[in-house]
Amino acid sequence: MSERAERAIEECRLIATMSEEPGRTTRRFLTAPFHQVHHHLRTRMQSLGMDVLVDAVGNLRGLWTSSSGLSSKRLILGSHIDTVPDGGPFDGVLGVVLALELVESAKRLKLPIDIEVIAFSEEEGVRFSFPFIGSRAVAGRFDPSMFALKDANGTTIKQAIENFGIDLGRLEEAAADADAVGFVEIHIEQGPVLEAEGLSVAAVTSIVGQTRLDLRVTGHANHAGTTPMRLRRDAVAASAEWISKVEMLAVETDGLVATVGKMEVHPNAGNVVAGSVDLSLDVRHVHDGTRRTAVDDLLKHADAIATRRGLKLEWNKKMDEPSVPMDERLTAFMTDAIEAAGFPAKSMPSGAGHDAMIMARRMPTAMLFLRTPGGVSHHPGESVREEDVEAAVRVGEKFLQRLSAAVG
Ligand code: HGY
Ligand code: MN
Ligand code: MN
Repeated sequence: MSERAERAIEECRLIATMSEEPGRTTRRFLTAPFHQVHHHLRTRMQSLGMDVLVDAVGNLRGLWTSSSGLSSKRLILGSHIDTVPDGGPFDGVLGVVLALELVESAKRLKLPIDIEVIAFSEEEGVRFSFPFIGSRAVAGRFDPSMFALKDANGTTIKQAIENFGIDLGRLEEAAADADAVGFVEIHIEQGPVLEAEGLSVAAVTSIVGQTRLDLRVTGHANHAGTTPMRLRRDAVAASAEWISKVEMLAVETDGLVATVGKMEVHPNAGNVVAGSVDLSLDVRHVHDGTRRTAVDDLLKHADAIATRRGLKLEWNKKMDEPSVPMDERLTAFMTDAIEAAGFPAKSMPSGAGHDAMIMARRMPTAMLFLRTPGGVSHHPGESVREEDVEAAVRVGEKFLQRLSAAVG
């Protein structure tokens, strides 16, 4: 029985109740429950003696300054606190909660390293169909033209930030200290690999590339009883034809995953031929070339289907991130730390996207994965084992000791 693992799990389950919807965990970028989560984490950070602020895009940031008296360098730890709709309690939040456990360890071990913990405000891309708002700002890659993007209610990112009570004029100050020694993210694997191999943790070698698009197919709404089949310009039928292509291409291409996870039908009535459909597309592959070719092929298919059926197709690329290797040196520290904590030195690529893929372009970055029971994530049934959470803290401590010795 590990007290700190138990505490971390309880924290995540408590934060999961801070939600836009009762009984489900839905926490999109800067919605009302963010105030609760910030209050909760701020209190914990302050009790650890950290200086806390909320930056221009709503990232909550706590800085613990080493009291070792030795010259210290800054390490950044963290993950995201937004969730997908009806998400799980551990995706993202666990990485923030464990970062705070590690601050506690660093204090106890009197390590000569400063630690900044960041609870990133936006990673999933749910509210604005635009992911990584939090880490883009910290990595100095947030383009202010993005402030104009709108959510489903027509609220812009700029308004969402202002409504939350943040001064967004200080965007440049959100960029991380360029001298930081690196960024480390602890996250659940969200897949079945560690469970199948009977392992608690793994170091991440790379994060797969990812493309996300929004598409709109526009036909013509009409009466479902009176419009002959050959005269229809049915946006749902066209979308369905294309979605089958998406699935088929992914099934036939080794290692490719392609998902249409969102579909909004207008006017969305059973007795109306659909006038338009808004769709999402998410495509991932370890090789950037394969991913880009797949996206091009799928757009050509969409074009051909729309033309043949007399519909209009529009699309907008929201994300096109290359596959990102993790930093070799930090990852070697992580693998050593895994062994030193008494576990097999497992390493593996990540099929999910993470703030680490954005941070890696700014500074040396590493990740630690924890086993995900049943490989279940982006689902309320998402869980962790207490022994794996304890393993992650032990590995994290060994990592901090190695890193401090190397840079302190
Ligand atoms: O979509 C992803 O891979 C991540 O969970 N945001
Ligand atoms: Mn997620
Ligand atoms: Mn996540």
